Amino acid sequence: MQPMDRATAVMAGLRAKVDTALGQWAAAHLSGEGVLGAAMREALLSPGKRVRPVLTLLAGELYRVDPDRLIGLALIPEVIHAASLVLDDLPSMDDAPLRRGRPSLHMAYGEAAAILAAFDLLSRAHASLPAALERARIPRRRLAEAQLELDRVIDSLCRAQVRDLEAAASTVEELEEIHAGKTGALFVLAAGWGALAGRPTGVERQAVEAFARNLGLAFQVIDDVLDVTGRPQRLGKPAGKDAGRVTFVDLLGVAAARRLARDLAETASGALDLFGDRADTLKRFAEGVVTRDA
Ligand code: GRG
Repeated sequence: MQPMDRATAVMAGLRAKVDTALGQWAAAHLSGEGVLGAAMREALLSPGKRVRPVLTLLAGELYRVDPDRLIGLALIPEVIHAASLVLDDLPSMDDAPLRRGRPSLHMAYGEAAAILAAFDLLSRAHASLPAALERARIPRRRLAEAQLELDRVIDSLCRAQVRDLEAAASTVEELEEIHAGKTGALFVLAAGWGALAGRPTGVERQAVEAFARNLGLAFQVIDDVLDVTGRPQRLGKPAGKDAGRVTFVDLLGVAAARRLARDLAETASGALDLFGDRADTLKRFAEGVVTRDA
């Protein structure tokens, strides 16, 4: 196989692994009957791209860590992400009728169930951390630190969301800061945990985090571009959904926003140079983030 083909096959395989594991996680942790269980399962299992868990598994691949070891840990940022989407769609925030091509959670289950489902997902993500670390063979003494990282990311999401809703950014730097606190923070957590299982040096951990921070921003910039140029059927939501907030396209226009995303993805990949060819698939993944059309 050519290197490009191998990378594509690896990513597709990991995504399938994530989908299977998410189904198993939901069966184990969200099996309650009634509206709350159904709403949580819908929030988590509706068809997302699974970018964050694949990122964890690929960061583990830098150290040849078996994805089976990492899969429990990989799901946790995805559960947080799913909860954040539910909250983001609420009438008091984005007021979005559609998510992933389906009615958003509050449209399908009502606002109260949607809010409660998001809270419960957060709590269950937290509760599954000890077992996930054990499966990853990460020493138990790391648990308190990982819990703190998880709490900090949730705090960061909340703070940055407030600024986003206030449309507080008037420069690209301010907008980057807001999205570094949202998309960037979850990408950093996801990639950082993947690398953790490989016992990285301090420099390596910083490199992986720099990669993820820049890639998260690139992902968000392209999200803004697709909001204007994307086809609603591919996006699973109406175009122009983010109207009312300041976007990278508002500040830069489409062409310059695309250039910014490419630059960020290149900076991201450059941060991984110290890993040599072990980072090939992760770099290919970064390329895919900026060339995506959904
Ligand atoms: C308490 C968890 C929590 C959050 C409160 C609501 C909120 C604060 C933050 C919103 C964060 C948010 C939804 C950011 C948008 C990030 C983004 C790029 C979403 C789209 O991600 P994709 O494209 O979605 O990966 P899929 O559907 O593919 O999973």
